Amino acid sequence: MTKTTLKQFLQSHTKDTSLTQIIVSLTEVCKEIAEQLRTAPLDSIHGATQNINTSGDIQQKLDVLANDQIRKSLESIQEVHALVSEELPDADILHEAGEYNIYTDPLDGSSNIDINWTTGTIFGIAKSGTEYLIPGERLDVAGYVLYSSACELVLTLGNGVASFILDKGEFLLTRTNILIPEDGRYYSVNESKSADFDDKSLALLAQLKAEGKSLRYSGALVSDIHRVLLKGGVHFYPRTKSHPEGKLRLLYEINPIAKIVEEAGGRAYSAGKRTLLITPTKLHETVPISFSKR
Ligand code: AFP
Repeated sequence: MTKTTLKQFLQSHTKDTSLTQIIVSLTEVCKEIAEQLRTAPLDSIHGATQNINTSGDIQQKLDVLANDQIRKSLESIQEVHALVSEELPDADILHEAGEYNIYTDPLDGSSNIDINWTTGTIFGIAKSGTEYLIPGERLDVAGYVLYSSACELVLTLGNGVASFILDKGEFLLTRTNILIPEDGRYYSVNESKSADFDDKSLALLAQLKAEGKSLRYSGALVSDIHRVLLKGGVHFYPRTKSHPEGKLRLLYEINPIAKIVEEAGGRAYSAGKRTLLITPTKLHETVPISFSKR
């Protein structure tokens, strides 16, 4: 049976041609990134640059490359207003008159790049004009691409979650209406930092262990959340001493994932508050986060 392509899926799921064009452009770049990751060890594009981004992370060569590719792909789309990226200090205005803002972590899981392990691209799209500091509930589209043994796109247009596998240059629809399973065998957190967790996070950790859950942690949000999406369980990154406001970035890292998690029937909470309701006060704001079904 012939499978539905991403473009066919978009044709039947949105009438907004600008949005379709932006999604297609972003996913075309993800195909390029997937190919780059496949051959990076041969092409000497592994390794770090001399630069440190606004969040204090050393930029990897592929972080910078992925960011530049995304920017370039959006340049020709007049409807795009600005790009807000983990790799850029400020919102990068592409077209003053454009209305769509793109929020992205171009290559999530940088510490996994050099070891040929799982990484991802996260993106959110909002028709918010000159307003960049918006709560996640205003995202029109959220998605991520997981670069692993298969390259998989997970997407929501605000009406359920679908996923697509890259095959011979096309993203092909493989799952629709993804719902997080009620229960899961795993929990996912950087437990090496537990001595710095607050009492609430320690209690959660103790409860998960008492329930007999096993630990899985990859160090790339995209792959850890993909497990939650398909297998249930919990992923959390709480406050720690070194990151008192949490480590993960709200606008371009957490919000798109939170939107997907909620669309898949799950919960995304930050310090007792529904994450998608938080209005950020700065571009690279971080918050503590927990993703789960219940
Ligand atoms: P980047 O590779 O984009 O900087 O993101 C990595 C990350 O933000 C997220 O993907 C991981 O869940 C988290 O950091 C891992 O952090 P720790 O190394 O502190 O566990």
